[in-house]
Amino acid sequence: MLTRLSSHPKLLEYFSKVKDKSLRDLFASDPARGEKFSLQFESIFLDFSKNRIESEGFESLLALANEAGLKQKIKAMFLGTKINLSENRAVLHVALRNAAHESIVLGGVNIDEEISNVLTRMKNFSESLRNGEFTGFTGKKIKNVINIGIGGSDLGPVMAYEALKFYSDRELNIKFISNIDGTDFAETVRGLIPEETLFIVASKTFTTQETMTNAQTAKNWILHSVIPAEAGIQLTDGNTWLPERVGDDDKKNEIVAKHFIALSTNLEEVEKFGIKGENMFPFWDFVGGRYSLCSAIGLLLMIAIGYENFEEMLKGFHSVDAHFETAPLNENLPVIMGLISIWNNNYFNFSTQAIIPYDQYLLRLPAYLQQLIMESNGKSVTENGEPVDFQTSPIIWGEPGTNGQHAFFQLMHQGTKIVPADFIGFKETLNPIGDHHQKLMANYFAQTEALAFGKTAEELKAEGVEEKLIPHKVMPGNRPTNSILIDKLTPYSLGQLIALYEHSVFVQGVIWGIDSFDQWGVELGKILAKKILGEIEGESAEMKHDSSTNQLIKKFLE
Ligand code: G6Q
Repeated sequence: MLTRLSSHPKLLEYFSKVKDKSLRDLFASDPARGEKFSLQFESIFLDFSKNRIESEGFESLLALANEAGLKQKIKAMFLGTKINLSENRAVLHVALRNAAHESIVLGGVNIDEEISNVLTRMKNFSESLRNGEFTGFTGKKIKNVINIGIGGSDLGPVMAYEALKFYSDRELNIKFISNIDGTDFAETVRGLIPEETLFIVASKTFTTQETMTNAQTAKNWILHSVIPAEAGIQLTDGNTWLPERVGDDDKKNEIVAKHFIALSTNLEEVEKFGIKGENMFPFWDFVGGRYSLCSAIGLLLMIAIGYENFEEMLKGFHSVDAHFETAPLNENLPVIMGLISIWNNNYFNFSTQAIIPYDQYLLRLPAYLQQLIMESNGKSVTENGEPVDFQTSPIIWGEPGTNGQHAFFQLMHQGTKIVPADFIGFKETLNPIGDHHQKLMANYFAQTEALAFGKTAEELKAEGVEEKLIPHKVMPGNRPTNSILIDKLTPYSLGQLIALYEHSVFVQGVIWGIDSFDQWGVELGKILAKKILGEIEGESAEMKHDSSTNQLIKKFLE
């Protein structure tokens, strides 16, 4: 782990030399800095020169990665070694987009074959839904497709659907329900016709409280519509009909079969819910929730953008996977992104990192990366259970530019906290209207320049700024940023962008020696909520919490 690596003291020593140099100094002393600290991979350009590091420090970071055995760890992941130690699992999301179809055999099973079989089923299903062959129970065309899932079974599909909306079939009404708050369900189905609605229940475990509650409500909503009457099922008491009073189970199952699809690893629970195996698209326990977009969890995305576009996205992911696996560390984009993050986090002690996409289609990217990075690397012990004595995951947050500029950028420019930020922009816009794109990108460039170089009191004075305003107008600069500039937002480049971040998370996890693929931290709250639910619903009599929790529950029940 980080502090036991011999490159660590070297980095500390280098840090003590560079910490007082500003980005102005660094650019002044090395005019070619921009070209030196940037890289192109296919249509992605990464400029990391606006970070406070020089060749000496960069070399030491690479040495740190070598010492941590990064190359071997990458190999182990791609070979299907059980690198998720606390869950005793392989980590093979890369196999989901293994476009070359090199055979990966895991526990005697050729998983490439299984993966491509599921992809073919997804292709057939999405095509039959898009062309109207697959209809609802009453024969009506499906117009609304709603993903019910949460966390990893929601954020990837939502983020990617929003990102690739330009490529989607606009005839389809694509929606997502994730929150257990009934408002999410009520507002999402508002105005929709059940006969024209398909629910995709996305849950790896098929036991998640939020998803199963929403799925059950969806089932009631479908079975409480005109469809049962069409099926010849008598509703017992008109408006106050309760689903359990519907007599004919076979008919109910037929309805469910035409309005529910499951994406899961748990066939038993799927069948218990009433969805037949043939309506389930499986995936595997070597695919973590937050890494599952390329698995069956991407079905709604495939329905929205079509198989060819989905396949393009997989190819984009694969191109970065192959780059990560084979490129030398000093030319490896995800490695560099991971190391720069370590540099800002563990040496400068900058505790957050902002993600600022200059593209409205990427509005959910910060939320997606929040889970990817913070759930993966928000750990306090190493993979062997020893407490760490350094910082792990930064806090990830952000909003699309230029909106963020008119909100929190004040703090980024002049606040007491320094926020390293990733600026993501595209050369070409998908919606060329007047000079919107030129203006958007002018802001993209201006912000990183202002963050890096700021404005001094002398400069303000020379501009004739009133003396008393000078302290307010000084922009300290010296704020680190990465600029990621991509040709165009396409399914392919989106796949590449996500894979860059996935692997950068891996790089950081390896250097810290933590398990980036488990998430035990979310368990306790779930257990307590179950217990409290019993109390709220009056099943368990006594409340034995602390005085604050007891009081709050009592107030709620009053
Ligand atoms: C992701 C996490 C978590 C998970 C959700 C939903 O890596 O494990 O966000 O995706 O809790 O779980 P299910 O898919 O099992 O419903």
